Amino acid sequence: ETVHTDAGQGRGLYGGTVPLETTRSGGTFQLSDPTRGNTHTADSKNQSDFCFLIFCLWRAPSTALTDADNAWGDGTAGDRATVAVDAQYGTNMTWDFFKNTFGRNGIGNDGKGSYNRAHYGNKYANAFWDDSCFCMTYGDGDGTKMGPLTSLDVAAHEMSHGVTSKTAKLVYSGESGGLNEATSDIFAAAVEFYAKNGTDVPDYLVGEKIMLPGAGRSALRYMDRPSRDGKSADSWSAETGKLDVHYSSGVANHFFYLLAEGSGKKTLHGVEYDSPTANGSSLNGIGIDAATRIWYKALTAYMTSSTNYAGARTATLNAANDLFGAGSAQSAAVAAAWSAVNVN
Ligand code: ASN
Ligand code: ZN
Repeated sequence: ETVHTDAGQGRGLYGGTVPLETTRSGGTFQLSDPTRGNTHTADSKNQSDFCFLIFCLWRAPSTALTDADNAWGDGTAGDRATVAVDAQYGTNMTWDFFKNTFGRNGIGNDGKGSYNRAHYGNKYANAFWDDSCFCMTYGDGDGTKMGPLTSLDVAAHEMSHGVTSKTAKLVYSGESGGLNEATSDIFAAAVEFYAKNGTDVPDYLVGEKIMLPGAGRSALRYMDRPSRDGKSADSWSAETGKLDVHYSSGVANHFFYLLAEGSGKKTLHGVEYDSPTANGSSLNGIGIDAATRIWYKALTAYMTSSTNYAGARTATLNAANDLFGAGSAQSAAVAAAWSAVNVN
């Protein structure tokens, strides 16, 4: 049977009205995108996998959603398709960002799409990328601290774990684990900026849209001053590698913010940032686009599985020298931003 690509439209819980490429087979539409490696999104119907390590007796549903009129999600409470629209849109923007910015053809750079499982589990307050299925899983959150985890930055964060595991393969513990996590937060900010996210300025909060009042805080992580979350490191110390990777990431998140935006106070789209430096220096930013290009080049050309913070300084300096020239303002800014987070 002939299958056609159609232009659909979706209303996401977080993403608002977004364009979607869908598949038509006869009179039925599927939330599956042939223009981006056949990425599809499923409703896992709040079921969970039942697995022993990699041997699974049961997997939550993962077949693409179908629809009669190609209008996905009406935006009303209780419409489960809105969360699926966000997931599919998150895949689209992440795919487009890597392709149009770096010429990367999908997460694995092989043209292959991933798939999404939305509404996974019972009050499941997490989302994760899985290399073995090349797929994303999104919980609905617990409903008091966290809503569904399908915001664009969370989607981009998780899928970027797939990019890291296809490139530098940073081991997910110790300092390399912090760099792995930071890579995902950095590309989350970059994808939001690529998609504009309703504004034309960057956003350096991670997960701000999924937080509910019960969380008592405005975001999962803060790149301007990571310690705003109460746990993350603002700058490097000999103890950094002992932290959970979601907290040791703070050093590189802070580096990236300082590199892009500079130090001190700044308000971007109504969000107030105040980024300190560990050495008392005062920095000017080179902008998020240049900072993102430096990080991607460092990740894909210079970092390895065991890269630590000292190695990340060298890797990003090499990348900046390649992209902008040794002795460039961008290379000097990389050195200054690392020094400002005590990576010397
Ligand atoms: N949401 C988590 C993360 O991306 C999942 C995990 O534990 N890796 O960091
Ligand atoms: Zn992560």
